[in-house]
Amino acid sequence: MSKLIYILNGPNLNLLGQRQPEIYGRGTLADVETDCTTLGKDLGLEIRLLQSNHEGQIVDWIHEARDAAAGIIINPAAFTHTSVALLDALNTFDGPVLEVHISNVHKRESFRQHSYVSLRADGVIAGCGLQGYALALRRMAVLTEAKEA
Ligand code: DHK
Repeated sequence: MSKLIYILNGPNLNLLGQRQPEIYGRGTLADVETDCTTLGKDLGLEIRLLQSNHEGQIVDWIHEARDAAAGIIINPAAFTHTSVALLDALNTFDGPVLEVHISNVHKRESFRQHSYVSLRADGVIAGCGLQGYALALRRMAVLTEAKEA
């Protein structure tokens, strides 16, 4: 049976493809979902991609993932830099956590260079565009396999 991986997305990522395409590209979150679903089939992973503009909703999904998911891939977007609540929620999750940023946050404003989520993440991918999600999924396949070995 496929392992379930949650792919959680924070604020404004519903506007991917329209919002600052010079930074975030022209692909949409629906494109990410399609690509990750296809790749997931090859990797033996089922994906559930979710997006919210509300911090508490993402906290609730992380709690849900505690029982439902083998791993979490998260692009917390702006909550990366502000949210102790997301860090605390991720610290209640036992499986692997991978943090994705579409842009290279280290090349941008200084406030984007601190991540609360990185204090929990097992790996971070930044600056690889939307491909970052697929890269994270490949890494997740290794990490969730290793857990069972
Ligand atoms: C997305 C956002 O919306 C920003 O707030 C982050 C992140 C960077 C990204 O690159 O995916 O600072």
